[in-house]
Order: sequence, then C-alpha cells, then structure tokens
Amino acid sequence: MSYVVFGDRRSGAFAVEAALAEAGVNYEFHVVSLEKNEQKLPSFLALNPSGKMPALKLPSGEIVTESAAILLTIADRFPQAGLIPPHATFARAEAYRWIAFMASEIYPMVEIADYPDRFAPAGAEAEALKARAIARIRERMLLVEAAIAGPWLLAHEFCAADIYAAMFSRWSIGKDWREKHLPKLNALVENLAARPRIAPVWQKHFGAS
Ligand SMILES: N[C@@H](CCC(=O)N[C@@H](CS)C(=O)NCC(=O)O)C(=O)O
Repeated sequence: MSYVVFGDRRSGAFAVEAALAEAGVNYEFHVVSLEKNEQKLPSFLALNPSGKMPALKLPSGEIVTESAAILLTIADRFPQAGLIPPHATFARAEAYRWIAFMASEIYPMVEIADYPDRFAPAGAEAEALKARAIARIRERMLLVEAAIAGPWLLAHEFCAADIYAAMFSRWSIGKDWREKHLPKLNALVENLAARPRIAPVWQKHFGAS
C-alpha cells in the first residue's frame, strides 16, 4: 500500500503533497470536495473526526491528521529530503517554531475567515468577524514576512516551513495586499514553485493565483 493524501485543490492538502513530492514519495490523491462539504461525510469523519482536511493514510493503513503533524511525520520518515534541519540544531527549533506559529496562530483564523457563520450570526456580524479575521491573518503573515531570512524562511536552508508559509500566502489575505506587503514571501513562493518536484503540485493547487 502507498501513502494516500485526502483533500482538495487549494486546501491544506497542498502542503502534504508538496512534502511527499519533495521527498520523492509515490502517493495517491483522494479528492474530498470542500465545495460539496464532503469533509463532513461519515466516510471522511471516520478518518478525521474533526471533519477537516488534510489527512494522510500511511502505508501501514494508519491515519495522520493535522497538517503540521503530517509535515513533521513526512520529514521524519524521509530525512534525506531535508524537510527539517538536523536534529537538535537551532535551525530545527526555528523550523518547529514557525510551523507551530502558522498552525496555531494562522490556520484557526482561516476557519473564521472562510466560515464566519460558524462563529457569529449570519449577516453583518458574521461579515464584520470575517473582516477582523482577515486583518489578524494579515498581521500574522507580516510576522512571517519579517522572519524570512531569504531566500528561505531559515537562512539558506529550505525546509517544510517554506511549504507551509507559501500555502498560507494563497489564502484569505488577497492577491493585491500580498503583492504589496509580502515581498520576501512572494520571492520565496517563486523559488518554491520553481523546485522541480514541487512545481507540478504548486501548479495543480495554486497555478493561477
Ligand atoms: N488544524 C487543521 C486545520 C485544517 C483545516 O482547517 N482545513 C480546512 C481546509 S484547508 C478544512 O478542512 N475546512 C473545512 C471545514 O472547516 O469544514 C490542520 O492543520 O490540518
């Protein structure tokens, strides 16, 4: 059995596919349509009771969920891919830091921006909440921007945090705002999208954006 990625285009499944591709791992992709809310179907809830993608099925048949955990699992399993800096280095601590920051400080805000009606009455209140969530995501993306050493987040060292940061740059914050305020992240994305193994994955998920 091979790895199976569950998710949709433009979703967190991008990061999982990009990491597997960078590691040179064969995998299958199982579409779970966000548009059709398939993440709430019993068949998907059996994989991830929180009803969120991505999910990764390991060749052993076990399921890993939570994008940050999946990225670190892939990094662990394929050390030759250099998805995480060497054990016990400060660079590794920095990679953990930024992956944890994006998973805990940005990803939950994306849910509020995408589904404000889950958090406030539909209408003006939900719209106001959505606007506040987008503003918070932008503030937090500016912290990622400020941390980018160039060309990668960690000085001269590509890692899974770059994949993650590139993904968040494509959500919620708006193309015009991104192009104006995140020049280092824009350059990082160009470099990432040009990596031979990641290029087709980037194209599939975010090609036109
Ligand atoms: N903490 C989760 C968040 C995943 C998440 O919010 N995924 C989005 C797609 S990018 C999703 O499934 N949204 C559908 C929903 O919330 O119903 C992770 O890091 O994997």
